[in-house]
Amino acid sequence: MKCRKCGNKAILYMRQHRLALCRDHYIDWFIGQTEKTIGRFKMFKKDESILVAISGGKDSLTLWDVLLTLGYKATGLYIDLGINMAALSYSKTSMDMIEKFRSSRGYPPLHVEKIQKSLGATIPEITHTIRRYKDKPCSVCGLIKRHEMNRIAIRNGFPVIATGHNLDDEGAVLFQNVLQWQTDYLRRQYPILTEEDGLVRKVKPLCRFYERETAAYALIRGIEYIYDECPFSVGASSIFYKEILNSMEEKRPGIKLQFYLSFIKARKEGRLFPEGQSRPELNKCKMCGQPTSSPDYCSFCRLKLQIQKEHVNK
Ligand code: Q46
Ligand code: ZN
Ligand code: ZN
Repeated sequence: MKCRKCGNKAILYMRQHRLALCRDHYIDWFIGQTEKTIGRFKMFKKDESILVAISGGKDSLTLWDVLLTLGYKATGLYIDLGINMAALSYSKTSMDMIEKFRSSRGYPPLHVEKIQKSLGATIPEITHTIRRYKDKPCSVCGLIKRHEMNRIAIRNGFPVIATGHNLDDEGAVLFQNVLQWQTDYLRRQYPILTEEDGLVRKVKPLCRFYERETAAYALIRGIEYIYDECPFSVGASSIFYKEILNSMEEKRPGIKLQFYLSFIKARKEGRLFPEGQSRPELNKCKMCGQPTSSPDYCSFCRLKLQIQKEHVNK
């Protein structure tokens, strides 16, 4: 197959766009599409400092690479979850990949935050000790990451946090939320969440790319990333929904993109959530000051108190 732009050998054919591109034109296309998404949703301006959540995986490193290439002031943030099991030192390997990336890109700035330090325990310690999180590592991990990203962005004066979610991630979440009619979650699913009192703006500039497209970008650009999945992701519901969407995509190329983009369009046009139906007022956590729906402490601070009480890491 030939590149549509130059006629050279294509390296990737994107069935949903009916587009085949060579290496160089693929990279140009990918960077250009990301810039378009940033502009279309008014995610951030050229002079704003962006905090990019980096996991060491292909999506986050790709995002960082694209933003640096486009000349944005992009600082990385690595939250060390302490996921180092006997079989796989996941967090350590992730950090190694991030350092490899930084050394190849002239050491862009990076914040590293260890939850062992800020919270007093690692993810494995929490899931082993606290009953309610035993079977739900990802729910506790998600709440910690959200809290810490927001805290670090505010503390260091970043107006915006960018994450590397791709269309497969967003499609899987959307699918799950629709099947369960989780309207509160659906209301908050969008490529940009504007800043609110105590919450920094959050954006997803890669939300229009299929997973294989971010993988292709990383491969062509020589980005080494952690191939292993987090050991806790085994059996995660997101994988189940991704597989269903992929089997639909096999038979109907483009259906994943259509599913997600139609939702975004309907949301944008106010067809799903009419104006005036905003979410209820939030309170300020009495310990950390971050917004929370509970009357006293946010879930992060409640977890922290519980860790102290139960001496989780002792
Ligand atoms: S790191 Fe955390 Fe993920 Fe691991 S425990 Fe689950 S949420 S799978 S992106
Ligand atoms: Zn070409
Ligand atoms: Zn709190």
